[in-house]
Amino acid sequence: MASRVDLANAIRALSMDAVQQANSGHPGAPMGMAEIAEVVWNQHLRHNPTNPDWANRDRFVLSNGHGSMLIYSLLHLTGYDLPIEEIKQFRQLHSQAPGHPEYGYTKGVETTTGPLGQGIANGVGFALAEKLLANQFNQPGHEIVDHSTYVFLGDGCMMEGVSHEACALAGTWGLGKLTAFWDDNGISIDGHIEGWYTDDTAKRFEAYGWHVIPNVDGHDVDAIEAAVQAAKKVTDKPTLICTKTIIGKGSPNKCGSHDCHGSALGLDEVKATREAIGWPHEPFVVPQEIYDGWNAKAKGAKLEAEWNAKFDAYAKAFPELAAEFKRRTSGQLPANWKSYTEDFIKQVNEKAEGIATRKASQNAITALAEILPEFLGGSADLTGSNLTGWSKAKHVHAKEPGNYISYGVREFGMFAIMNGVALHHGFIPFGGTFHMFSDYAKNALRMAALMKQRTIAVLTHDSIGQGEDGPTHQPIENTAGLRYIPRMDVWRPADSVETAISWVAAVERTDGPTSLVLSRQNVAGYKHNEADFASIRKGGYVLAEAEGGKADVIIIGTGSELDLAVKAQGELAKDGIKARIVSMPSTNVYDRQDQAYKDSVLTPGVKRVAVEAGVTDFWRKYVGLEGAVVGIDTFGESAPGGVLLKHFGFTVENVVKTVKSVL
Ligand SMILES: Cc1ncc(C[n+]2csc(CCOP(=O)(O)OP(=O)(O)O)c2C)c(N)n1
Ligand SMILES: [Mg+2]
Repeated sequence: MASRVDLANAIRALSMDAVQQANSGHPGAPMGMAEIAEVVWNQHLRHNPTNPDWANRDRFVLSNGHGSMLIYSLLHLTGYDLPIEEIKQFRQLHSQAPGHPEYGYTKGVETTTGPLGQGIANGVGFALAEKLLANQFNQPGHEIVDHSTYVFLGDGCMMEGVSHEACALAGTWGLGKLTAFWDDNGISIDGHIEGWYTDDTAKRFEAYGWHVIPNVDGHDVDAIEAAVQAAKKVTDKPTLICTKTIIGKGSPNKCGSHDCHGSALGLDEVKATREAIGWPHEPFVVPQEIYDGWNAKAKGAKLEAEWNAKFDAYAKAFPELAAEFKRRTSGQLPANWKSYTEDFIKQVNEKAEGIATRKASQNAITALAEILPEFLGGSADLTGSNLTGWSKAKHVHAKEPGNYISYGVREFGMFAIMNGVALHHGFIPFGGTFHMFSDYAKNALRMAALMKQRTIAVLTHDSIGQGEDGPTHQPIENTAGLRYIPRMDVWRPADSVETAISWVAAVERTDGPTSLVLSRQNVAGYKHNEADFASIRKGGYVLAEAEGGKADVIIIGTGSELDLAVKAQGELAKDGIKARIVSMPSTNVYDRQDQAYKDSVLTPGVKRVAVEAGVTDFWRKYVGLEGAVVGIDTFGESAPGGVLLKHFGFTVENVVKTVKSVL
């Protein structure tokens, strides 16, 4: 039988050899965390390599994602579908072992990590989702949702502010099934960390309300085991296990130094390491007995079979709940979704209220929440401004799970946690903040897009129209910036109908996040032709055709500025200029339509003017160099919104003047 030393050394060997072969990568962290990984994966992690999607599996997050060879070694050794050929192709094009762990590329990777600090925040999201789902579905004697989340994180994650935001909330929420292992190796890229990281990390986490186990020797499997046992005993607090490790342990000349953080050890040092750790095998060769020591397939199949039996008993006792659990965790929408939302949109259209789109958004949330128990709403301390709350929402507290979260003033933490919630399955998370502060959270929004996750950002106060708060609070480039994120759908609806439709589209999306960019101020309320509903879903459509059908010019408007375009149409008509009005709530969605449809909206050869209270460059793509944009390329000012819009040229007169200038 393989010894535990050999089991850990298999991680070391695979990691250093794969990095050496690629001549790129990070051997230090995997070699330093090998014993911790062995204890967690061999003794504790409840998973089934044959079915990485088993609903009640424990979740594992490698927040220090640069140590990707650690997770690839673990997946390979325990029997996931990650053959040694893929490990040999580490970091090469189309390998299932990419540079950093990428969700969707490698079976068993629960979340994409590498942007430091976000993995632990995702882990908080996983643990939160578990707790809330358990509360909604478990019944006495039927604990069908019962799993843990394990996170490895390094000094880099600790230094990143987002770890503070997320870990503070984990303490507040009392996420007892979250266990994090801090790889306390005293090294980051620039060297020994004394010059830039002197926090008392144990005290910091104690202050958050975590259960902290300090000073564990990260190379002593018994000490690690004892710490995990202690963590399991504390069920009302997350646990941080502070493990002292030596980066690159096993490498005689490079261990303990930043030299082994992010580059291959070199052939001589790889050889010396083989000798030092007693690993005589060729690169990528793992003896069968070591594979046998790691293989978790039989154990995993048994765990899943036991759970299946449990679930069957649950389904017998609570057939409706069981069906609902399956629906929720597979991401399906309720059976009445289509008819319900169609009716809702019709009702909104009938009212055609001239309200702020943030208010229209709240109306949509309220209506959709009636049939979406999977909604997990929230705001970064702006519930009353973002209008993300609804009357029946129930706040999440440590001892009182619900479906609405006050995240506090933590935009980045909120969206990173939401990514974990979405990846867990069972919920559709949405979170609000002022659009301006989407920048604080931008990388988490990007990660949602990269991982194709259904998260919804409710970004209100979307332009200088927000008014008195002034330039610090007035988005200028933000909407364009979000539109540039691949796979992010940005909607900037112009009225209550477009807002309702954008919410429906966001919820129906299965391959990425949506940002809803919403006004603080009231906007016009249009009564739409019902045939338009399908066109609105296309992201851009003809709201008002030019008289007689043949347009001299096309005016494109979005959001609160669409009405300027509509009014300009009438003014221009007085001078015999026929303008077509195009509403373009989502350029991203419009861009995906077929050419014939796009041409029917923006007819080639017809001059165009775009009107949006944001940067003008973005619109050049649609208006060309011969067109014009009524936009804003400077910071705003502090004044009432209406005054500012006028001051910066968002008037019917200016739109008319601009149109005439291009004809
Ligand atoms: C947000 C972010 N900033 C910077 C980096 C680049 N980077 C990768 S690893 C690393 C140092 C991490 O130090 P630590 O977590 O202690 O890892 P160790 O060297 O101990 O493996 C940095 C700065 C990153 N991946 N993510
Ligand atoms: Mg470190």
